[in-house]
Amino acid sequence: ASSAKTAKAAATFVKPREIVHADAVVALREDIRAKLVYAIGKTPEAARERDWFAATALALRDRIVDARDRAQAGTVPDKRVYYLSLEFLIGRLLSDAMNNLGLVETTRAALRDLGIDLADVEGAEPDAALGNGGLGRLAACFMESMASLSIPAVGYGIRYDHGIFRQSLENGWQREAPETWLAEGNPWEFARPEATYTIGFGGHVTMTSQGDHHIRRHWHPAETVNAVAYDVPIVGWKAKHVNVLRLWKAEADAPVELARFNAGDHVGAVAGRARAEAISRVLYPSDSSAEGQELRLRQEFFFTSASLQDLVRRHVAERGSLRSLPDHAAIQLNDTHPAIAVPELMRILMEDHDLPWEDAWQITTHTLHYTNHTLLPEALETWPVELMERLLPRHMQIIYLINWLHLEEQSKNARSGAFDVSTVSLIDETHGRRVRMGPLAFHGSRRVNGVSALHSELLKSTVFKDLHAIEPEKIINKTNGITFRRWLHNANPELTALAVEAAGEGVLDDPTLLERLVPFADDADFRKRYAAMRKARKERLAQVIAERTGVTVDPSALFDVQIKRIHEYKRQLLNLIETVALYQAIKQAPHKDWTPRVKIFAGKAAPSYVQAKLIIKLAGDIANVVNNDPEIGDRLKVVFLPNYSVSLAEVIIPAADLSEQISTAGMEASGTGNMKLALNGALTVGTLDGANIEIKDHVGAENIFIFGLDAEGVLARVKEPDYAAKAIAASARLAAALDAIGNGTFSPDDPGRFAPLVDELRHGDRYLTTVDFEDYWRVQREIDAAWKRPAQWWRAAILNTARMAWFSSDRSMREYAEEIWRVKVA
Ligand code: T68
Repeated sequence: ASSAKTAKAAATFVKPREIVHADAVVALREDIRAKLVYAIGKTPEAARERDWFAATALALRDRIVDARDRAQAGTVPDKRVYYLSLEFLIGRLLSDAMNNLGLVETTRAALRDLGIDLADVEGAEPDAALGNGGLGRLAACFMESMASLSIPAVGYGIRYDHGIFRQSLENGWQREAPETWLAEGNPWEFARPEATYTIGFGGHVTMTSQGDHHIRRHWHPAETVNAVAYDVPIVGWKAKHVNVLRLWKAEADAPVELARFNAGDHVGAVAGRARAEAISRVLYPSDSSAEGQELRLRQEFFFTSASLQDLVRRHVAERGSLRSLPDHAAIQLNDTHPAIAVPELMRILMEDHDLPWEDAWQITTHTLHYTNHTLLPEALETWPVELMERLLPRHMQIIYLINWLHLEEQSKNARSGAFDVSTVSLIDETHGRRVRMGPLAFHGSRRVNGVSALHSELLKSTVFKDLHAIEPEKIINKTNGITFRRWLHNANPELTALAVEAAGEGVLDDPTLLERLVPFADDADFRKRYAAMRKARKERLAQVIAERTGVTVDPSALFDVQIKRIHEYKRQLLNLIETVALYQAIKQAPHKDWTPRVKIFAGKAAPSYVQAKLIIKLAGDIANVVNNDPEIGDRLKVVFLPNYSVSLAEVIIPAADLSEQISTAGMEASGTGNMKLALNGALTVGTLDGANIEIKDHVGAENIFIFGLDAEGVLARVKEPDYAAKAIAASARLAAALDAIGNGTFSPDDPGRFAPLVDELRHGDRYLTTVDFEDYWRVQREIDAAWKRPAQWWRAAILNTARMAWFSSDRSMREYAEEIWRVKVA
């Protein structure tokens, strides 16, 4: 911050927020050149864009290390946050690093001196896609915000060789290919082989008597795997603080079994290695159903155990006794994926540190905290007792004892007269015997949070109803947020420049200053420039659409965007049925004054999710018919952009006019894409679900399009017999659209292709797509009309941007820090 004043060199203003010093440009240029030559081993002439990227990242990483040493060298923070997550959906790090170091223009100039375009270098960075969707992206936003708020934190996860699969479309069908982000190394990370821990699996438990009534148990694993640390530094805004994301790689502890090797069995001698290393090989690609495979449980225990061993070792080194762990460490479990932390922390405290059960339980339940991300029954994790006993025999014993004490307490408890104790048991006896990881995490944690106001209330009344009755203070709400530095400042520099102009530079530090844009919503000139910003971003997106799908779209049409994982509850199908109904309506009255629309879809389907993959195919088949119908022209276009990713989201979001957030009410825990789109000024069409409700409260009911049943209405309607048949009978438009999809209008090559989708709607419709259709159609026509009143449209868009500050993940992280972790925020 003081460098601006002390600089000797002449400074020029490039953008309001960065002063470029000529000497800083020269220094960075020479550092990049040296990294290219000495760390990458290439001459500038031979270097490819990927090499320039690596050299640039290494030069910036040096500056992150310097910033860390300036800010934190040798200091022991009073309390650290440990964020345990099986997923971190980071995307690219270059623009984050440049922006937070205040070196965007400096880097641009340094590369320009070398004859290189920064945009090309940015494009050469592979996404770190170590996550499926919202849950993983939330973890990445939280890491950035914690660094920016100077909250001392370590993120712990797995260094997957292969992140979320690469999606391509083959004749409209999703095809998956492995993703290979590490193929050319990762210049951001530091390998830390000295931080290696042993992770056990299987084996048996022994008991030794330690005098009167005291029995010690000890686990003897049959198999061990090493967890090796790789650290990615995460620099906060203005480089005031640097945290680390520590990702574990699995390695065999004996890569070659010498006895077998020496006996001549050279192949058998390395067989164990593949089994050990499989643990960090690949991210499981399902985002909303629990994965029942043994390898998944191995992943969960592997990263949880390594992380706990690491933080316990750090605590002992800094503080001596583990009794003070809750004072100096707050552990956050991102969903139940690390819920095995409950028995594992107990085991470490008792076996490795000799603490009695009661003390270990006290420490565990004052250190752990748990975030729930879903109410969908198929996504709630349970593990067969038989598998747990085989893979983690000591943990299963500890879970039994935790459960026994818990149920004893409840049967003594007067309040429990009201319910059957089996409803709060950590073991489900109804589908074979299974450990229920949600109740385990709940019982072992000090606080449990939902991710939006509605979701947290539903936790209390549904999945955790009985546990909530026992401990009514445990569940609290922490509405999700997004980092504005990535999703506004980096992704949309044009809108950021407008915001800075209207609200002042302070808006970059404090998003609440976005409120100062409110009066500009009534300023015709400002509206014009806001619309021009959008138009430029739409032209860019139109180019990307043409390159990747071959479809030409008109940037002056309304860009209607639904981008997220493909899932029935998210109801891409509702949007597609409306698309068909609109197509049919245009065909019937082609000369009516239709509002031109481009419907843009993107998202991955879990590879085993048959219906979701069929929905992708339907989108493509509808697109083929609609886009090639000469009667339709630019009135309606449909595109499905392949391989949705964080970096593709950064291109789509600033170009969106309309944000589709149309899940069945009560099913989307929060949503965070809804926040990114509204912040960038897209108007939301949505149900009263998840954070949509809070977005409506902030932006104002007149600046959002709400439709459909609310969560209560959904609960009531599913009890009514034949609700789908009745809804279809009541809407000729819906019936006609379903008929067209079902009879092969969009799939003449295979007329029955979409029967599974249509039959499900007619006879089941678990997600009430048919029930909400008419109201969705109504609100979409209202949106058509609104688009024709540009002054009002852009006024509403500006008001969305102006009033979204509360959805900054800085606010979320401040709330967690104060109300869950009890750590100070500078
Ligand atoms: C999402 N969950 C919620 N899950 O669906 C979304 N699940 O409403 C919320 O905004 C977001 O979490 C952040 O809170 C997921 O993204 C998964 O990706 C997932 C992965 C593995 C297993 C289960």
